[in-house]
Formats: sequence, structure tokens, C-alpha cells
Amino acid sequence: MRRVITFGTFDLFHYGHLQILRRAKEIGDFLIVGISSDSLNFSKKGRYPIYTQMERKSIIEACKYVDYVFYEESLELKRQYCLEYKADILVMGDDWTGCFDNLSDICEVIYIPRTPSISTTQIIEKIRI
Ligand code: C2G
Repeated sequence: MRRVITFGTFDLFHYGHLQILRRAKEIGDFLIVGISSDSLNFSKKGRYPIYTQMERKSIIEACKYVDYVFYEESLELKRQYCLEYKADILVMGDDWTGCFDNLSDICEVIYIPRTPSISTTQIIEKIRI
């Protein structure tokens, strides 16, 4: 049983999010997702997500590839989360390449290509126009 963990905000859930969850699940057997809390998001991006953490968590929980969801409260706790959830593999999109290599002593760290031409920011911009 290979346990995979991934992290993200997953605001305005879109096809790129679906792809990374599908591919992360294919890499192992059990997929755990850490959802950035609203306050973590504010500290990271200077704004709150469009959807609340409760809404984002409920949407991710409903995704068939996902087995367990929790709130990521701080970027500094990544090591602790990986240990707590007994992750064998950490999967992130390749916009994060290199950022989590320091965790490779406790789990395998894999960066997979982002889905091109889609992002929450682009969706917000498109709706604004
Ligand atoms: N993603 C992707 N393709 C896209 C958009 C996003 O593969 N077109 C991936 C990202 O690389 C990330 C995941 O989907 O692995 C979630 O993306 P975001 O919600 O933008 O997550 P982010 O705010 O980068 O939070 O601790 C790390 C952070 O919590 C990651």
C-alpha cells in the first residue's frame, strides 16, 4: 500500500486540479490531500480564495481519486504532515520543482508537469473581461 500526499489551494476547482489528483493517485494506492487553509492562503498570496476552505475541502473530498483530506495550516509543517500521514511519496506540480527536495529523506518527492493553459488566476481574469 503506497501512500501519496499532495498539497494545494484548489480554488475554483478546474481541469488542471483534476489531472494532478488523477495522476497522483495513479502513482500509488491511497491519496491524501492537504488543502491550504484560508489563513495560509492569505499569508501566501495576500488574498483569500474565492471558495472558503470548507467548500474547497468538500469538493476535493468528493473527487473519486481522493481518499483523505486535511487542512494545511502552515508551509513550515510539511515535514510533520508527511510523517503524520505516513506518506511514501509527495507529488506536486512542476511549478514547485526543487521546493520540497529537503523532504526526500522521509519520502520520495515527485514533480509532475502542470496542465498547460489553465489556472485559477486565468479563470478569474476570463470572467472579469
Ligand atoms: N496544478 C497543475 N496544473 C495546473 C494548475 C495547477 O498541475 N494547470 C497543480 C499545482 O502544480 C499544484 C496543484 O495543482 O500541485 C494545486 O494547485 P494550486 O491550488 O495552485 O496550489 P498552490 O496554491 O500552488 O498550493 O504547499 C504548497 C501549496 O499549498 C500549493
